[in-house]
Amino acid sequence: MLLYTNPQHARHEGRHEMFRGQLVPCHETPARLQHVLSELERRPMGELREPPPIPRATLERVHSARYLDFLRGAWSEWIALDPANAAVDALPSVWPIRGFRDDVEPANFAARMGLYSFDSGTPLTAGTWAAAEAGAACAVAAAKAVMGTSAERVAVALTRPPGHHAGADFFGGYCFLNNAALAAQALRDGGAKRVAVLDVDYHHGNGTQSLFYERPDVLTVSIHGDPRTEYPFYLGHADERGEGDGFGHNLNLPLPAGTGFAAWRATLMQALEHIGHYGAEALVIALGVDTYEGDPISRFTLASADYLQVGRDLASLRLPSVITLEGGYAVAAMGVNVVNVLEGFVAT
Ligand code: OKP
Ligand code: ZN
Repeated sequence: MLLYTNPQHARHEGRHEMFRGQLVPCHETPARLQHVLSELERRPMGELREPPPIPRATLERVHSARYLDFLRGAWSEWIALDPANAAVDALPSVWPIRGFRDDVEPANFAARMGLYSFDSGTPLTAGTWAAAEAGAACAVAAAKAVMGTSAERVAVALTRPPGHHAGADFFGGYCFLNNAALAAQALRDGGAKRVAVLDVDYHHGNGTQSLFYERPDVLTVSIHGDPRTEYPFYLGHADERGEGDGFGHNLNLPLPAGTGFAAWRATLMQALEHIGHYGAEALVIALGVDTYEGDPISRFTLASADYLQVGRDLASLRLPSVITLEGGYAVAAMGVNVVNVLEGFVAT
């Protein structure tokens, strides 16, 4: 398998996220990916490559121009407000909810942070843009690698920050650029008539769902903790099936907190069957391993060995596949869990 790594990932190193009225250390840390890379040294799964730079036009296939402009310049604006800000992460604190306008871009920096985000758990740092942009490049390079005649069957974007919560013009849930959506769009642009995105992260992939909600050419399927109790709360219910031309092309499979591997895998089978019937020509897997029993912010109970079976099951569709790395916060187990999925996949 082809493995793309993000050489810039460690430049996104958030210090704090807002949690229960306090700033607490970030869960989404560079160590997460470092554990995956060290496990790959012990159990090599293929060549590690760095992606070529991603053209701005490719980012604009998924994200709005004004959002990209904001993200790219946000850190400079933040430190221009006060040089002392260099020692602090930028976090949003005000949002335009129902009844407020989003068509007029405010001049105020805090107001624009809120316009382009949906939570206060996602710090923007000095290296956020560089890391997110190079991560998006990994996802698109992986998509290109599985298209065409001499294509690989599977390519992996080993990157962070994750992407599946990011929408056309907003960040949140530790995500800035939607790597899975960029890969899906690149597969469409590369000639795949129908693409499926299967999101197996513990949290609903709200950004990916929103991006393709009215489109029939990209099927989005997500297995996740029931949003009645689990983040991101406001999207991810079973009755969200797509809209307009996209109706019938979104499938949410929420499961209660506490779900174990047997029930989770039965749901995965449902998802795979649905993707098979759709007639996808290529697959994007948004792979979070925060379904792990030891995850500090999630509540499913998959064991490390279960991820070998997850990899085998995902490979059983036999589609050209791109895997993007999403969540997983039990940092020490992260490497084993991710590489188990990859090992199960290549063995099938
Ligand atoms: C990102 B991904 C903890 C509250 C929850 C957001 C969780 C984002 C998960 N402070 N914070 O889907 O793994
Ligand atoms: Zn997650």
